[in-house]
Amino acid sequence: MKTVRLNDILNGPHDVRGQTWNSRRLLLADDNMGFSLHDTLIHAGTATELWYRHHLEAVYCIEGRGSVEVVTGEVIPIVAGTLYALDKHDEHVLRAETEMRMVCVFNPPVSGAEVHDETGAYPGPVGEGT
Ligand code: 9YT
Repeated sequence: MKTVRLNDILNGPHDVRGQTWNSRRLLLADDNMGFSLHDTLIHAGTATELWYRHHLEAVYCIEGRGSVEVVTGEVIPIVAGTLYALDKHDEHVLRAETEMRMVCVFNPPVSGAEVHDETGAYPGPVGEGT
């Protein structure tokens, strides 16, 4: 069994910062679980365009409030206890009214160093097309 404590990974290589978020990656591809698991902070007052073409992602809000808008224009409010699952690789805009703390699960797992490209995606596994 493996144990990871958030405090032990803070400010290390698994503590990754984007412009609007800070992703603390507790489980990554190398852990061979078939998914990665992140404790992610989304900064207050931000809007982030995202489109994970190569990954499925489930996001469970445990603190804060905001919304997620999908390409159809539907806006889903987010409060603590809300989960959204991008089961169709949905293009979306994530807005944080207050800082939001999200538990994020990615399938396939991310390797740890990914940042979003200009389309809001993470790169796919090596050898995979778009
Ligand atoms: C919720 C979301 O997608 N935020 C962007 C960062 C990403 N979830 C990550 O790498 O944890």
